[in-house]
Amino acid sequence: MSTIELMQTDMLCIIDATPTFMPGGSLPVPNGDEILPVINTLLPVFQRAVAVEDWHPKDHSSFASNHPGKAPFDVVDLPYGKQVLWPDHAPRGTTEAKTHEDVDQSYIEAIIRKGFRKQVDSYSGFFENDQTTTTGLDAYLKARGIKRLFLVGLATDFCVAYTAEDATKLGYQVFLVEDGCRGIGMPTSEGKTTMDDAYEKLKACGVTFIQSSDISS
Ligand code: VGL
Ligand code: ZN
Repeated sequence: MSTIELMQTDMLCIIDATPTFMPGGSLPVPNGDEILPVINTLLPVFQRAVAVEDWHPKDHSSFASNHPGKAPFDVVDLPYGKQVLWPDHAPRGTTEAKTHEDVDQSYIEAIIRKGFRKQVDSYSGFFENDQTTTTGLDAYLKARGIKRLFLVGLATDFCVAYTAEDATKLGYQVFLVEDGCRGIGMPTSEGKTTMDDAYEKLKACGVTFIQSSDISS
Protein backbone atom coordinates (compact mmCIF):
# COMPACT_ATOMS: atom_id res chain seq x y z
CA MET A 1 0.00 0.00 0.00
CA SER A 2 1.48 3.33 -1.03
CA THR A 3 1.00 6.41 1.10
CA ILE A 4 -2.59 7.55 1.52
CA GLU A 5 -3.15 11.31 1.34
CA LEU A 6 -6.05 12.35 3.53
CA MET A 7 -8.95 14.48 2.28
CA GLN A 8 -11.66 16.64 3.87
CA THR A 9 -14.13 13.84 3.22
CA ASP A 10 -12.28 11.26 5.36
CA MET A 11 -13.25 10.21 8.86
CA LEU A 12 -11.44 8.20 11.52
CA CYS A 13 -13.95 5.90 13.24
CA ILE A 14 -12.97 4.64 16.69
CA ILE A 15 -14.98 1.53 17.50
CA ASP A 16 -15.35 0.37 21.11
CA ALA A 17 -11.92 1.56 22.25
CA THR A 18 -13.26 1.26 25.77
CA PRO A 19 -11.78 -0.25 28.95
CA THR A 20 -14.42 -3.02 29.02
CA PHE A 21 -12.67 -4.59 25.98
CA MET A 22 -9.13 -4.10 27.27
CA PRO A 23 -7.02 -6.12 29.72
CA GLY A 24 -8.59 -5.72 33.16
CA GLY A 25 -12.04 -5.11 31.63
CA SER A 26 -15.12 -7.34 31.62
CA LEU A 27 -14.68 -8.71 28.08
CA PRO A 28 -10.97 -8.25 27.45
CA VAL A 29 -9.66 -8.54 23.90
CA PRO A 30 -6.05 -9.82 24.02
CA ASN A 31 -3.67 -6.83 23.85
CA GLY A 32 -6.65 -4.53 23.27
CA ASP A 33 -4.85 -1.67 25.00
CA GLU A 34 -2.13 -1.69 22.34
CA ILE A 35 -4.43 0.23 20.01
CA LEU A 36 -4.35 3.33 22.23
CA PRO A 37 -1.01 4.78 21.07
CA VAL A 38 -1.94 4.06 17.45
CA ILE A 39 -5.21 5.99 17.83
CA ASN A 40 -3.38 8.88 19.48
CA THR A 41 -0.91 8.99 16.59
CA LEU A 42 -3.72 9.09 14.04
CA LEU A 43 -5.98 11.66 15.75
CA PRO A 44 -3.81 14.74 15.08
CA VAL A 45 -3.31 13.54 11.51
CA PHE A 46 -7.07 13.26 10.83
CA GLN A 47 -7.94 16.18 13.13
CA ARG A 48 -11.37 14.58 13.60
CA ALA A 49 -13.00 11.31 14.58
CA VAL A 50 -16.27 9.75 15.58
CA ALA A 51 -16.35 7.25 18.43
CA VAL A 52 -18.74 4.32 18.71
CA GLU A 53 -19.40 2.85 22.15
CA ASP A 54 -21.11 -0.33 23.35
CA TRP A 55 -23.61 0.92 25.96
CA HIS A 56 -25.53 -1.93 27.56
CA PRO A 57 -28.22 -1.99 30.25
CA LYS A 58 -27.76 -4.60 33.00
CA ASP A 59 -30.52 -6.82 31.64
CA HIS A 60 -29.16 -6.87 28.08
CA SER A 61 -30.10 -9.93 26.05
CA SER A 62 -26.49 -10.46 24.86
CA PHE A 63 -25.39 -11.26 28.42
CA ALA A 64 -25.15 -14.97 29.28
CA SER A 65 -26.20 -14.01 32.81
CA ASN A 66 -29.67 -13.18 31.47
CA HIS A 67 -30.12 -16.67 29.95
CA PRO A 68 -30.51 -19.31 32.69
CA GLY A 69 -28.36 -22.39 32.01
CA LYS A 70 -26.21 -20.64 29.40
CA ALA A 71 -22.55 -19.70 29.61
CA PRO A 72 -20.54 -16.91 27.99
CA PHE A 73 -19.64 -17.72 24.35
CA ASP A 74 -22.65 -20.06 23.92
CA VAL A 75 -24.75 -19.20 20.88
CA VAL A 76 -28.55 -18.84 21.15
CA ASP A 77 -31.39 -18.05 18.78
CA LEU A 78 -32.99 -14.69 19.42
CA PRO A 79 -35.96 -13.33 17.41
CA TYR A 80 -33.58 -11.59 14.96
CA GLY A 81 -31.18 -14.52 14.50
CA LYS A 82 -28.15 -16.16 16.13
CA GLN A 83 -26.54 -14.31 19.01
CA VAL A 84 -23.29 -15.10 20.83
CA LEU A 85 -23.72 -14.70 24.58
CA TRP A 86 -21.09 -12.61 26.33
CA PRO A 87 -19.97 -11.97 29.87
CA ASP A 88 -21.68 -8.83 31.26
CA HIS A 89 -19.77 -5.90 29.76
CA ALA A 90 -19.92 -2.23 28.74
CA PRO A 91 -22.25 -1.10 31.56
CA ARG A 92 -23.82 2.09 30.21
CA GLY A 93 -22.92 5.31 31.95
CA THR A 94 -19.68 3.98 33.42
CA THR A 95 -16.02 4.66 32.70
CA GLU A 96 -15.70 1.08 31.45
CA ALA A 97 -18.11 1.81 28.59
CA LYS A 98 -16.66 5.18 27.57
CA THR A 99 -13.83 5.61 25.09
CA HIS A 100 -10.62 5.04 27.07
CA GLU A 101 -9.48 8.15 28.94
CA ASP A 102 -6.03 7.87 27.35
CA VAL A 103 -7.57 8.56 23.93
CA ASP A 104 -7.21 12.27 23.19
CA GLN A 105 -10.90 13.23 23.31
CA SER A 106 -10.34 16.69 21.85
CA TYR A 107 -10.67 15.44 18.26
CA ILE A 108 -13.86 13.39 18.80
CA GLU A 109 -16.71 15.32 17.18
CA ALA A 110 -19.50 12.80 17.76
CA ILE A 111 -20.15 9.74 19.91
CA ILE A 112 -22.65 7.12 18.78
CA ARG A 113 -23.83 4.63 21.39
CA LYS A 114 -25.27 1.24 20.56
CA GLY A 115 -26.62 -1.86 22.24
CA PHE A 116 -28.71 0.14 24.71
CA ARG A 117 -31.98 -1.59 23.80
CA LYS A 118 -32.40 -4.67 25.96
CA GLN A 119 -33.82 -6.92 23.22
CA VAL A 120 -31.28 -6.34 20.44
CA ASP A 121 -27.50 -6.42 20.39
CA SER A 122 -25.54 -4.14 18.07
CA TYR A 123 -22.09 -5.05 16.84
CA SER A 124 -22.09 -2.64 13.91
CA GLY A 125 -21.82 1.09 14.45
CA PHE A 126 -24.48 1.51 11.73
CA PHE A 127 -27.22 -1.06 12.34
CA GLU A 128 -28.33 -3.12 15.32
CA ASN A 129 -28.11 -6.90 14.95
CA ASP A 130 -31.67 -6.98 13.58
CA GLN A 131 -29.91 -5.35 10.58
CA THR A 132 -32.75 -2.84 10.34
CA THR A 133 -32.61 -0.35 13.21
CA THR A 134 -30.12 2.41 12.45
CA THR A 135 -27.86 4.05 15.01
CA GLY A 136 -27.85 7.39 13.17
CA LEU A 137 -24.16 7.14 12.26
CA ASP A 138 -24.76 6.90 8.51
CA ALA A 139 -27.00 9.98 8.54
CA TYR A 140 -24.37 11.89 10.51
CA LEU A 141 -21.52 10.94 8.20
CA LYS A 142 -23.52 11.61 5.03
CA ALA A 143 -24.67 15.00 6.38
CA ARG A 144 -20.98 15.78 6.92
CA GLY A 145 -20.09 14.75 3.35
CA ILE A 146 -17.87 11.88 4.45
CA LYS A 147 -16.84 9.38 1.77
CA ARG A 148 -13.94 7.34 3.18
CA LEU A 149 -13.83 5.68 6.60
CA PHE A 150 -10.70 4.57 8.42
CA LEU A 151 -11.59 2.11 11.15
CA VAL A 152 -9.70 1.41 14.37
CA GLY A 153 -10.88 -0.32 17.53
CA LEU A 154 -12.12 -3.51 19.12
CA ALA A 155 -12.83 -6.22 18.38
CA THR A 156 -11.60 -6.71 14.81
CA ASP A 157 -13.75 -9.82 14.32
CA PHE A 158 -16.94 -8.43 15.86
CA CYS A 159 -17.76 -4.74 16.12
CA VAL A 160 -15.06 -3.54 13.73
CA ALA A 161 -15.89 -6.20 11.12
CA TYR A 162 -19.66 -5.62 11.28
CA THR A 163 -19.14 -1.86 11.05
CA ALA A 164 -16.78 -2.27 8.08
CA GLU A 165 -19.18 -4.55 6.21
CA ASP A 166 -22.17 -2.24 6.74
CA ALA A 167 -20.06 0.76 5.71
CA THR A 168 -19.27 -0.84 2.35
CA LYS A 169 -22.98 -1.58 1.84
CA LEU A 170 -23.78 2.05 2.62
CA GLY A 171 -21.40 3.21 -0.10
CA TYR A 172 -18.31 4.27 1.85
CA GLN A 173 -14.79 3.38 0.84
CA VAL A 174 -13.50 1.51 3.87
CA PHE A 175 -9.96 1.13 5.22
CA LEU A 176 -9.29 -1.09 8.22
CA VAL A 177 -6.18 0.09 10.06
CA GLU A 178 -4.79 -3.24 11.22
CA ASP A 179 -2.35 -2.04 13.87
CA GLY A 180 -5.17 0.05 15.35
CA CYS A 181 -7.36 -3.03 15.90
CA ARG A 182 -7.17 -6.23 17.95
CA GLY A 183 -9.45 -9.28 17.69
CA ILE A 184 -10.95 -11.98 19.88
CA GLY A 185 -10.41 -15.01 17.61
CA MET A 186 -13.09 -17.45 18.75
CA PRO A 187 -12.77 -20.91 17.16
CA THR A 188 -15.28 -21.56 14.37
CA SER A 189 -15.21 -24.43 11.88
CA GLU A 190 -12.29 -26.52 10.55
CA GLY A 191 -9.59 -24.99 12.73
CA LYS A 192 -10.57 -21.50 11.65
CA THR A 193 -11.38 -18.58 13.92
CA THR A 194 -13.69 -15.60 13.84
CA MET A 195 -10.61 -13.60 12.72
CA ASP A 196 -10.17 -15.75 9.59
CA ASP A 197 -13.89 -15.51 8.84
CA ALA A 198 -13.92 -11.73 9.32
CA TYR A 199 -10.91 -11.19 7.02
CA GLU A 200 -12.47 -13.38 4.35
CA LYS A 201 -15.79 -11.55 4.55
CA LEU A 202 -14.24 -8.08 4.55
CA LYS A 203 -11.93 -8.81 1.61
CA ALA A 204 -14.99 -9.95 -0.35
CA CYS A 205 -16.75 -6.67 0.57
CA GLY A 206 -13.85 -4.62 -0.79
CA VAL A 207 -12.40 -3.39 2.51
CA THR A 208 -8.74 -2.30 2.19
CA PHE A 209 -6.39 -3.43 4.97
CA ILE A 210 -3.70 -0.89 5.84
CA GLN A 211 -1.21 0.02 8.58
CA SER A 212 -1.31 3.37 10.34
CA SER A 213 2.09 4.12 8.78
CA ASP A 214 0.46 3.99 5.31
CA ILE A 215 -1.37 7.24 6.13
CA SER A 216 0.55 10.36 5.25
CA SER A 217 0.97 12.72 8.23
C1 VGL B 1 -18.16 -6.49 21.01
C2 VGL B 1 -18.86 -8.52 21.73
C3 VGL B 1 -19.91 -7.96 22.40
C4 VGL B 1 -17.16 -5.70 20.24
C5 VGL B 1 -19.21 -5.90 21.67
O1 VGL B 1 -16.97 -4.50 20.54
O2 VGL B 1 -16.53 -6.28 19.33
N1 VGL B 1 -18.00 -7.80 21.04
N2 VGL B 1 -20.09 -6.65 22.36
ZN1 ZN C 1 -21.56 -5.72 23.61
